[in-house]
Amino acid sequence: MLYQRSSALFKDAQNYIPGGVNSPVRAFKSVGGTPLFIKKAEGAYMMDEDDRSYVDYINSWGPMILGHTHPEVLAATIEQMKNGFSFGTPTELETEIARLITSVVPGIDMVRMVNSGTEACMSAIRLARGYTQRDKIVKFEGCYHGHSDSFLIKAGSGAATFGNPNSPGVTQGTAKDTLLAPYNDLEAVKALFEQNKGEIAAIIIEPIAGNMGCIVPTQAFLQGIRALCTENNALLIFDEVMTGFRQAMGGAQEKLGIDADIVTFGKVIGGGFPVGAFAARKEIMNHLAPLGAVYQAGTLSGNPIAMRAGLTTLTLINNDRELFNRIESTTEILDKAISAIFTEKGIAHRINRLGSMMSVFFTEDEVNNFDDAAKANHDSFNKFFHHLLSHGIYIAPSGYETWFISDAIKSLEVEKTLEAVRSFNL
Ligand code: HOZ
Repeated sequence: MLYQRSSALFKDAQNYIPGGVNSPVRAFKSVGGTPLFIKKAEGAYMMDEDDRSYVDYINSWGPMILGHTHPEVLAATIEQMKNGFSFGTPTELETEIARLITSVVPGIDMVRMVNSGTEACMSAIRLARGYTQRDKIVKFEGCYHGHSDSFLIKAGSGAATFGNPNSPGVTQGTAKDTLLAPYNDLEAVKALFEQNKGEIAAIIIEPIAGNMGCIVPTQAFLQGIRALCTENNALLIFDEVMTGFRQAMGGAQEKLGIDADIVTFGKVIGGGFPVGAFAARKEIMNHLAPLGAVYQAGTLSGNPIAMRAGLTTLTLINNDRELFNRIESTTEILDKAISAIFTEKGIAHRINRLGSMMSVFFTEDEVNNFDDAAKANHDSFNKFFHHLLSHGIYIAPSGYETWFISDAIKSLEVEKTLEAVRSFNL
């Protein structure tokens, strides 16, 4: 049996952990079968408890842009650990990483480190509400900004995968302040501003969506929401948890040439450790405690080991000016080759891609928003997922997620992947 030890471990885990997992999409519930229990990873590969190895296209859902266990990040982190694990005090390291982040990300003067992307987005909207003295936010159907209450309304990622886009437990009071529009639909956003004059604090958006599969924004849409925010004195929040330090050093802002007012980060910023951050210009960040009245705090925020891993990763990326082109070109090769194979086989498909993020949808139609993504054939996706898995290729176990290509994936891994795709039939 292929996944014998993973199956036994999963069975045991379910006795003590809800669903056997600490984050729902990992449970393979929508694709069926047994989640892989991983014991180690290096470079482009992860190895499961049954000693099978996989080319990894999840990369811890984005953070491992350099591949797993990068030697320099590993060495720096081990060295840092020798000085202690957590102090709950300021450290010089925090200023160093903040200096680097503010120097490469457009439009920000200051950054506050937190422990996850969820925390970053949750704090960003609190800051936006405090700054504008307004309550309402606009979010897009299928975008996922972490699991805090305001965002679990028509949410993407696991919430969409399991058919619970509106989570029980979110009060009506909270839900009424979250206004919804379809992604890429500027007219719908204009209508919301007209219907809620002077009440909208911010628009929050994944500037390149990755939680309903990868969805690429039109330039007119992003420019339009930027203009609407400016005209209405609302803030534009870019959730760059997936795109930050992946699409470019300056994230989607730099890649797409659109300025946000507040930017949130996660994933790559921590180099594989639990780190998130939110950032803005001084005038906005000055509203944050202890300077201002908007409260936000965290015992492990700015943890030295996580900061060292993050700083080392960001420095490596920043010093390698070809990195983004390399991973983008690997992604383009995969996209074009998979598409050619499917076309030859007569398999209806759409591959959405921007930079080093991409998704395969089984549909003839364009996929520009959540409804389009939902209409794609998810049974076909599930078959594709299991076919790849059994051939040693690990993609996210849901048609509502994105592939994250790492710099460790080279032509050998691409060829292995294409070989697996060639033997796939619906
Ligand atoms: N929310 C993540 C996917 N968009 C899943 C994280 C995980 O399960 O580790």
